[in-house]
Amino acid sequence: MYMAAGERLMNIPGNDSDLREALLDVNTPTLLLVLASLTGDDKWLAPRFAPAPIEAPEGSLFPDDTGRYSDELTKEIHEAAVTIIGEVRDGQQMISAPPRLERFHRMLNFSTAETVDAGQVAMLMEETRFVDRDEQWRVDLMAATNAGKAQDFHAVIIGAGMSGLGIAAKLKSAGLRFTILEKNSQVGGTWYENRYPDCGVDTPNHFYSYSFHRNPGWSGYFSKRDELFAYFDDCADAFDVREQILFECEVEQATFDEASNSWQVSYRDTRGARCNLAANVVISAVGQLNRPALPDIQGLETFSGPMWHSARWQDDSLEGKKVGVIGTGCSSVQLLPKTAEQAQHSYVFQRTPHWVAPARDYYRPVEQGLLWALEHIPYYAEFHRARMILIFGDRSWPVVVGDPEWPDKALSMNEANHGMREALIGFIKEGLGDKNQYLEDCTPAFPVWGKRLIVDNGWYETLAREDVSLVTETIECITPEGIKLIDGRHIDLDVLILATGFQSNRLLTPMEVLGVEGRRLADVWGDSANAYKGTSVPGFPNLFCLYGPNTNIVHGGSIIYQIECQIHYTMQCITQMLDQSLQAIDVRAEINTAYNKRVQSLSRNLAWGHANVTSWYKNSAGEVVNNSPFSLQEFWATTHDVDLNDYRLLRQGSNG
Ligand code: N01
Repeated sequence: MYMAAGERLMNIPGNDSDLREALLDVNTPTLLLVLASLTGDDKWLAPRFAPAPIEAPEGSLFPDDTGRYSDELTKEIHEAAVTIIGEVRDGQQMISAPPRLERFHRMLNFSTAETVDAGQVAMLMEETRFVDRDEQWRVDLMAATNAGKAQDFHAVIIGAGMSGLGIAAKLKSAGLRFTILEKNSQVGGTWYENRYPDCGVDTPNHFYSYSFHRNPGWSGYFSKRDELFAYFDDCADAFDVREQILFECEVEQATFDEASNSWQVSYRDTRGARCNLAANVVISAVGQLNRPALPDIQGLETFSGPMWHSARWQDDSLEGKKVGVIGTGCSSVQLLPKTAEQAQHSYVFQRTPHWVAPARDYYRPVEQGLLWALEHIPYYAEFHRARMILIFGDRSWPVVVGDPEWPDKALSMNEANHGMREALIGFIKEGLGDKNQYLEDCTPAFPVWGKRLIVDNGWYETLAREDVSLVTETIECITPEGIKLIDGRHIDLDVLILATGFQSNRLLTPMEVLGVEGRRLADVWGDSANAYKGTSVPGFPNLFCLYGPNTNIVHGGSIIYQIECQIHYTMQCITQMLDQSLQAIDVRAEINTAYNKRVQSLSRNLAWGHANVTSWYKNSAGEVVNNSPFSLQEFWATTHDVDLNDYRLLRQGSNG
């Protein structure tokens, strides 16, 4: 069962011994915050309960954040917890109100043994739902709808993946009319489409889920595709938005009509008929990684065996086959070990190596006691989420920022980044074992975090298998029988898998989006997509792009977090438009230009902007167009408040 935040279950099942058993799997610093919150008593934050600092043991994705208490003190805390939570369970103790900002800050400082930035604490107040961020727009929106100002409002959302479902939840809760057009026959977007072996997430799930619809039941810390798809599928019902989705309807064109300051959206329906929908607001929720990129290699179409892209997986048996895999990005790393287990021989065609991080806990199931605590102990899920965000979010930000004094700029960003490079090279050596002839080929010539650090699932061990070959020679062409390399060698293949990524620089294509004066978005952007706060594009009024340009994250964290920031921004825009009876808002070109100048200037000094990095984040001019140049905290602050002075306000007959 998924739990909407704010609905803490007060029915704590079981008895003291169930509780005692569950506590064996919970994190003690988090438990102390629970006790302080349940009782309202700061004695649980006293120095004698202070945890040891968080430390990251080598090879573990999960830092040691246990607090390293003595057995005696742990027992004392657990017994106190059994008493306090037991009293709550038995109705003998009322639960205190959630902490306010100042106390929450003290709590987080205490439980991390660090000084947490004040801005992070404000952000975490919302992520935990101790503060309901929707309050910022809800009251005004209700007033506007009650005054009849939203009667003619209609939004079209393009896509029913995680962005589309997220904003639909908010529009629904506000009672606004909307339609979702989805090209697939199901919701879930990327988690519907990608089904390759071992496909899963590389962000801890307790953070990779909507803040307003947590799931205490994730079976693993990094769940696999089926469980993720099930979560998003459940969201469509839990948010009560399934009826608003038109499945198998692919948008072809969206045109802004200046006379009415509204949009006409054309799409093909399930029967292939062309249909139109009028909308005041168009919300693009199409994602950045939904159009597979086929490699531009001569002869690709001549290959005579089965061939497919990683995002269009086919379940053909690979047993006894010679299998080629082109690409060494996240998809390839995830799918290779299972592919190699089946194939007679696997050939991995690598153009550039990626950094791969050790992760002994990658397949770790969530412990039974923790599952119980997340579902039944009041406040536990909130503090758990906050700590996950602290631990897996901006902690790695300093490692990605260039230090102007750092001498070794060709390969690293700063001293910490260099240290990580050394550690990861050690990890490559360890993984390759006797196949150390691959070491040089497996070592990237760009800084760590230049591309998203791939969470390891046995990559180097798989490359080290006798029946796996890493091919680094450039591909000359593809033939009906396999792949020809420029050194003249020919590698015979039965099956070819293209793990070659997505068309990410042409955001929103192949849709044709026509704005003011009929300007085509594809022409305005080319491969340099840019938007104000990743969301609004000058000349395209009332178009809001979720997961738009420069919003992707590399250094850690969940894309759902970024999307929620943008949803919050968009809901404020809609609220202010309705409240002020504006037909449309159009971000001012000079505001957008200044914002994006800053985006580019910041990006150049970050690991993924480094000159040695070639990636899907960069356009043909070498500019970073996909990634956010901000830490998670900064992106939250950037998108937190709408200022309509940044926009031209469009009303019938008086635009400007
Ligand atoms: O795609 P990619 P992906 N000849 O673009 C190579 C997310 N994701 O599907 O590096 C030869 O990263 C290309 O080579 P190079 C995640 O955000 C997340 O793997 O350009 N090779 C590269 O090696 C990720 O970043 C998860 O030199 C060619 C590979 O193909 C994003 O999706 C899992 C080539 C493409 O790598 C995309 O990942 C999966 C050519 N002509 C995906 N063209 C998790 O959460 C391309 N390549 C775990």
